[in-house]
Amino acid sequence: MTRHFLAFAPFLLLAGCHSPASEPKVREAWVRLPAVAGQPAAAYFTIQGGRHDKVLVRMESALAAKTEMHASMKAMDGMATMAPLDHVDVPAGGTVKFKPGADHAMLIGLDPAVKPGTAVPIRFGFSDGTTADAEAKTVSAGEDPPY
Ligand SMILES: [Cu+2]
Repeated sequence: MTRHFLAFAPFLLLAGCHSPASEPKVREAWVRLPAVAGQPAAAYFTIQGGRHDKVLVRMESALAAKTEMHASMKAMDGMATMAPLDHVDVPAGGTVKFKPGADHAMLIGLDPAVKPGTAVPIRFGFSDGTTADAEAKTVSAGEDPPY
């Protein structure tokens, strides 16, 4: 039984290496600067799920004091409001989109040196301790979304 397992182990390792999407990947990340300097910036992105279900539980950027995940919703009076998200499911093989008017991240205490065109590094942390990194493209408050 032991010999049988050892014979197959190298094959399993190889299969792991050749799977391109074993871990979630973040793409099309972008940051919209606030119209008024000092206000939070908004971040949007797409997460491509990996081989296993994951749960996104935190985001952080070296260029922001704090990064929060929020859901946008319409209140009963029709006004848009938002509520913090403490986790977001990233299903295996699925796609999760954070986009304007829906789920988004807010970068609070953004480094004032960040200007349109600055690449903002963002780290995404999952409940199993793994992380994914992305570089967001920064646009000004009035610019069209880059993606
Ligand atoms: Cu928000």
